[in-house]
Amino acid sequence: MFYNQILLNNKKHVTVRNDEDLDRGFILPRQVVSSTMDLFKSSLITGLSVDKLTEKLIKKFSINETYINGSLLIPFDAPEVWAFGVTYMDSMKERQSESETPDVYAKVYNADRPEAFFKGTTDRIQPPLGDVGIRSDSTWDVPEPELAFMIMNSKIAAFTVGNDMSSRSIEGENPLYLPQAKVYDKSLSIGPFIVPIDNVEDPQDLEVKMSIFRGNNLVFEGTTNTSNMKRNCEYLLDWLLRHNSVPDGTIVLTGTGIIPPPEFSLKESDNIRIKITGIGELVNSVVKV
Ligand code: DO4
Ligand code: MG
Repeated sequence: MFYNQILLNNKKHVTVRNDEDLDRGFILPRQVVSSTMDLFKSSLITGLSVDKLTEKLIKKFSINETYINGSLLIPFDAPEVWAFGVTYMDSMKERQSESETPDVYAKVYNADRPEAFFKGTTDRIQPPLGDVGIRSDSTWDVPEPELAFMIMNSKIAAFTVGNDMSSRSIEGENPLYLPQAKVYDKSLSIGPFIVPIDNVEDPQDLEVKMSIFRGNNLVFEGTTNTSNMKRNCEYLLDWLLRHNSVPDGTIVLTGTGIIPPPEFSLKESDNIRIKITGIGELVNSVVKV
């Protein structure tokens, strides 16, 4: 099942759907489940899968399926968000071509130790359908469509779709500027759903597609598959947790395999659609920050 959080009558509610395309689903009782974090933690405590626990709640409280039309919140209140980079060959090649110091990208792609960086905290995450930012001091900007996983009890508990907004001009000038290329206002979005790991047959075989529209025109479209990742999610998890404790609910972006061509840069009002099969479609529009 697919879980998210919506604002209804000024209050956060957890909703669940049987299908990602459905506008119908179940709104879980706030007095019992106040957030998706709450639900995943209860699943851990009870030993029941998130779906089983939800089915029990639906039955116990006789909740009927209904149209869901509140405004979308982030699907999960991740206290921290981390990201990995250069996990796909295409990401390595593109970064080499944008950079004045290309060696570092080949080195990290070929090394055992992956590239990990801190991307944000809860209040830095933009909701689905929310705005994502391009920096006013940047001249070359792209979205990065990435499979993201959520960690609970040091294990992968769920997946979502992530957008790791990036300034290629700032990173290209000097890799030491990476934090500024990656972390700024509205530089991160996730959603629309959080999908428990039990519902994802093989996270290393998911199609990722990104389309960018300018007005009614499709100005970029690209696809990849998570099978093209050099380092799989478990490998990334293992490295992230080495000598680095992260809080339950931390979300991890796993790197991009889709990079628009060098002549492409995002513009204000562009509409970005990132779809990962079986996980959901994340839609954002672009603003200058
Ligand atoms: O080295 C820069 C970051 C790379 C990245 O974010 C990615 O490959 O997704
Ligand atoms: Mg990235």
